[in-house]
Amino acid sequence: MTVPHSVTQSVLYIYIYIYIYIYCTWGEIVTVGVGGPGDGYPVLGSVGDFPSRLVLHSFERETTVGGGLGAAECAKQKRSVRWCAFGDKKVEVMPGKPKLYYFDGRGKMESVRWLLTAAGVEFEEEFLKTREQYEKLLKDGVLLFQQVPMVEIDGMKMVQTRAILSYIAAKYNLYGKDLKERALIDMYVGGTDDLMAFFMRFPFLSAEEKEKEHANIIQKATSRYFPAYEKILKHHGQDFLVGNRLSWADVHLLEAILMVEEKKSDALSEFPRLQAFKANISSIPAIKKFLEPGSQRKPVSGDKYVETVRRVLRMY
Ligand SMILES: N[C@@H](CCC(=O)N[C@@H](CS)C(=O)NCC(=O)O)C(=O)O
Repeated sequence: MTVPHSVTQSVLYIYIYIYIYIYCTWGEIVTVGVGGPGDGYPVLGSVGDFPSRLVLHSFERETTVGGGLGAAECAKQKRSVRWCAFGDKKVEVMPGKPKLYYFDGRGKMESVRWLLTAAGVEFEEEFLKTREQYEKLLKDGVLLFQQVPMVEIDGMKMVQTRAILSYIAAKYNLYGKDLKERALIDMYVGGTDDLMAFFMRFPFLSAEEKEKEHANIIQKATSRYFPAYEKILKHHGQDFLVGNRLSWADVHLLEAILMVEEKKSDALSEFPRLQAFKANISSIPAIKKFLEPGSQRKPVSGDKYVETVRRVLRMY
């Protein structure tokens, strides 16, 4: 616990105090950790009890902090609360889970489900089933470009799949250790995205178009994309695509490999390093669990998914 000893120190603390008060009033912060242990401690406690270092540190990184309350009370608030300050101790509390707004199917949200899972983050979902649900989101002004996916995370309502994924990757340390690693991850994710784009369109094609596209997907996967990733893995001889540790690029590639295998089960037969890669990434506990039945992973999109998307988005 920090106690001011001099007039200068007291003035400094009062200044910080006023700053926080203004910040709380204007910003998103609703509660600031200032007190000692126990529920019912004043939200803005006495200056002498104020763990300024901790609070100021958090200001640089968080929009909402909890404190001045017991841990149980903080947890009850569930408002993007990251930690509570008790004297000079910082207690982590459960942050609100990200909430995903999309259809009950893969589409553009599936990669977000994969990445959150790989990061070990639990999430909630609201599935759009009716036009009214979608119109409510539009009316509430939460879909910046009138499109889903939308993800509520850390007090933001994020749209644009790529931005959502980059944020999660950066936040959970799945985005490389420096700019060069990040550039590689972006490149590899970009390639995988191009391959996945074929799968996004696929459910919406006619039976005749599907037949042609099926052959095209296998051809593109096995003659353009898989050889590229096989080469990368062979070149550095490591288990992961970038930096010898798990990144967004690995998670994304595994998702794509499994999609291709759903169309052609022996699609990896010519790619020994990708086979080992698949086994390795699939055995990461969180991912292994995600691949088991009953997880939040979505099945191959069928007619029901297509019909819902068309109805909700009025795609006729
Ligand atoms: N660039 C956006 C595209 C999102 C998008 O096309 N979403 C579709 C559903 S998968 C949508 O909401 N369409 C409604 C519309 O464009 O009016 C992203 O990647 O998130």
